[in-house]
Amino acid sequence: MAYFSRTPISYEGRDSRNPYAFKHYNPNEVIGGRRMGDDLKFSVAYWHTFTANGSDPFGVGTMQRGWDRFSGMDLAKARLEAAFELFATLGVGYFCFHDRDIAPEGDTLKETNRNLDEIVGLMEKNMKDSGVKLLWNTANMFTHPRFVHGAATSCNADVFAYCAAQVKKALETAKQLGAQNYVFWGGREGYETLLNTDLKLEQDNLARFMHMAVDYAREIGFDGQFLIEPKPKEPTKHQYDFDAATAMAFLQQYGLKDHFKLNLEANHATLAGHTFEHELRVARVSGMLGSIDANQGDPLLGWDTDEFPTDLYTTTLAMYEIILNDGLGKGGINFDAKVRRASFEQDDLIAAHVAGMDSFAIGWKAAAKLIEDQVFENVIAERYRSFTEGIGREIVEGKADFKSLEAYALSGKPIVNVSGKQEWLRSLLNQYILSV
Ligand code: XLS
Ligand code: NI
Ligand code: NI
Repeated sequence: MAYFSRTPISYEGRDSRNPYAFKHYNPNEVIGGRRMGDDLKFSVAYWHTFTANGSDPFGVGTMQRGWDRFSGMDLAKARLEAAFELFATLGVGYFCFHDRDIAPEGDTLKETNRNLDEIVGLMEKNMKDSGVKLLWNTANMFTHPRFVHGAATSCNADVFAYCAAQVKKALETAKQLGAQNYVFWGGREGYETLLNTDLKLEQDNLARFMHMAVDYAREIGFDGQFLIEPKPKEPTKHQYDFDAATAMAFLQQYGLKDHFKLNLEANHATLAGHTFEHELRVARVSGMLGSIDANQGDPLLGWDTDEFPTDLYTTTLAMYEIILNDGLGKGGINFDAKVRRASFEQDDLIAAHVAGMDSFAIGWKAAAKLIEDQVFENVIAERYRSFTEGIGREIVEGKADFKSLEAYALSGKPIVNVSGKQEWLRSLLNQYILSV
């Protein structure tokens, strides 16, 4: 190993205090007929782990990685080598990247594509040798100054065309590498002020762009799942894919719903004023839950801090939705998470992923047990029992109307409500988490 010196991380069980060992992630464990490893398809995010350097708006990078002694294409190759070493060390089966994470931009789009081709070729070989798969790729249409007014929603048609060329190439990459999914995250697809914005044209153009992507994927035989990753703001003030409900309405309105699912990110949910489990539930009940970006925000901060997920309530309730969804299909659990600026040692990358994987393993165990015992299902069934008989049944079967319901209400039957028992339910949840 050239970049990481640790031996592959192994499972040492719940009493281990070794930061470089799993205490809960044990892929072969089975609960309620489900195998942990099948539900926990972990993925490493290339951008946070191999290209980020800890810089923030106030200060330069704090991280000196082993591969940073190179530059240009040599750096891209060194990162690739480091990436596959880390995947092997962690035992993670998937990864994700933006086109510009893996290869540098050249002076022209042609040169940029040539750089990309060379790295993608090497990547393909590494994937074959290691068995590691591409969960998804995407196009970075937010960093370069050309995207200052947006990408597919730019006021400048030349930018729209450039983006089309970029996503065309990204879909060819996806096809070549057998990506399971292709993601659209619209960091610059939104607006800053209505005073200079044609909101209708921008949204129509975004839909046109996505239809072109769907058509081209079909043309080249790319059969991965298309995903939209909602986020309410940052970098743009008003982003068009605000949250799960907004993204689904957009897909519905423009006839794209059959071609897309959602990639939901925990920190984006909280920025939208939702819990992560809310976003997952909204998508799940509409058959639109595709994949997740696993991270967490800081409740005291109003931006996308992309921390590694360690909050067990969230991992448990997220896994609860994922298990009820019968897994994520082609999707997975991508650690769109970065180590803190002060966690600048290379081994922190390993410890952080181990912490995230273990937190999701704990969540999986607690959720699988909750579902096996039908804890909340029984409570919910009882709570809505009035809709399974009598007048409630007539309502859900479409046999009631305002007149029949008025007659029922006028009959004078007293309304009796019972407690929602929320505090007791929370303590039950605690018991399940504590007993993993
Ligand atoms: C940024 C997004 C981004 C997407 C991929 O907030 O989470 O990282 O996951 O473009
Ligand atoms: Ni993300
Ligand atoms: Ni994010």
